[in-house]
Amino acid sequence: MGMNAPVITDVQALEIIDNRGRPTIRARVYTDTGHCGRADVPCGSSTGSYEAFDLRDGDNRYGGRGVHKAIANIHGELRPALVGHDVTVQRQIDHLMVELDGTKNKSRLGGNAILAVSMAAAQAAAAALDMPLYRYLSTDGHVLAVPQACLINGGLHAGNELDAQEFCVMPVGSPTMEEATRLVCEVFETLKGLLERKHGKLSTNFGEDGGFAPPLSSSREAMDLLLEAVEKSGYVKDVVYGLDIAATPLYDTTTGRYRFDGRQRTPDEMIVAMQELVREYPLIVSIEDPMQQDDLDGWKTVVDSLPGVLIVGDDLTATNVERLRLAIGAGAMNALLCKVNQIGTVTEAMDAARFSQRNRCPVVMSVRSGETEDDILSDISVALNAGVFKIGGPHGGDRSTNFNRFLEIEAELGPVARYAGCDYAQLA
Ligand code: 2PG
Ligand code: MG
Repeated sequence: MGMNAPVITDVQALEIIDNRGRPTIRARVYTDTGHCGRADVPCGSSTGSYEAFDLRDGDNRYGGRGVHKAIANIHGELRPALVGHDVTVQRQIDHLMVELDGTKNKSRLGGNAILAVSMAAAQAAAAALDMPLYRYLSTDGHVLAVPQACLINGGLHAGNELDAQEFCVMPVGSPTMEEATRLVCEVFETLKGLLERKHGKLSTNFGEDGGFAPPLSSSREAMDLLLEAVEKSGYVKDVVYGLDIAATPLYDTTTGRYRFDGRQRTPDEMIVAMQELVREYPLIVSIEDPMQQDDLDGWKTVVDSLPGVLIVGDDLTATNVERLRLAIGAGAMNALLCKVNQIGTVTEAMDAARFSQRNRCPVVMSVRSGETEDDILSDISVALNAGVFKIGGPHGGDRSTNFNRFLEIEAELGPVARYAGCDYAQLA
C-alpha cells in the first residue's frame, strides 16, 4: 500500500465457546481508519499429530481446555508487535508472528493465538479497503466450491458403531450454489424421514459434523441410506459421494491393525476394503485419510489402485507444505484437505493450497468439527478457487454459516460467479 495504508491500532482477544461448549479464541484487530476485523478459531477432535500446537491452559477450568494463556500471548506479545503495522500486508503480518513464536509448530505462543490474529487482520484489512474478504485475498476468486456435505457421522464424531467418520453427498450436477444448497437440505430432510422409519426416532440425533449419527455399524449401511435418500429426493443424476475414513484413530500402533467395519484389518486388508467400497459404490469419487498418517506406501497403493478417485490428505499433510512435498513426492495423495488451523496462519494455509494446486492436486477446503458461526472459510475457498468445500451437514448455525456466506458471495458476484460442479477436480 502507499503512504496512507491503514494501520493496526489495537488487537483484542476474548475467550468464547465453540459448538461443543469448549473454549476458543475470538480476536479483533482495529485500524486507524476506524475499522475492525473479527475472527474465531476452530478446533478439531480427530486431530493429526502434524498440526500446529493448540495452546490450552491445562488447569481446572473447562477440563483444562481454557485459552487464557493463548489470549495473554495475544495481548502481551502479538499486540505490541503488530500495533502500527500496515494491516494490508497479510504475508508480513503472518511472517512476523511466526518469527516471534520461533518454534516449528507454533507451540510457544499457540497456533490458536496466532491464527486468531491472522484471520482478524485479514478481515480488518478487507473492511478498511471496503472490499469483500475473498476479493481482498485474491483478485481472481470467483469459484463456488461443491459443498461436500456430511449427512451421516461416525468415528470420533458420533456415539454410534460406525468406524468411518463421514459419509457425504457432493451435488456436482447442480447448476449453482443456490441449487446445490437446496439439494443438500432436501436430501437431508428425506434422510431424516428414512432414518426415523427404519431405525426409530433416536437415529435422527446429530453428530459433531452437523449430520445424523444413526446406530449403524458398517459403511455399506450408511452408503445405502444416502443412495436411497438421494433417489427418493429425485437427485440421482446430480450427486456423487465422498468419504472421510479418518483412519489414523482407527489404527492401533501396537498391533499394526485397523478397526474398520466390524473387524480388525491389516494395512493390506484396509487397502482392499477401500477398493471394494469403490467397486460396490462407483459414485464414491473422494476418500479422505484412507490410511493412517505415516503409512505413505499404503496411501500410494490406494492412489494407484483407484484411478479417478480423489485420495485426500488430511491428517497425512496437516495443511503443511513440508508434509505436502513429502506426500506428493511419494505419490501418496492426489488432493489436499486445507484446514487453516492445522497450520495456523491465513498465508501459510493459502500457500499450502496453492502449492497443492500447482502440483495438480485439487484443494478441498474444510471446516473442523469444533466451529463457531465464523464464516471466513467460505471467503478463503472462493479466493483459492477451490473445487470442493467439506462443509459438514446443514444442522446448526456453525454449519449453516458457511452455506450462507457462499450464497451471499454467489449473489454478489452475479454473472462472474462459477459453481465448480462437475469440474470440482479440474480447477486450479
Ligand atoms: C476431519 C474433520 C472435519 P476434525 O477429520 O476432516 O470435520 O474433523 O475437525 O475433528 O479433525
Ligand atoms: Mg478428516
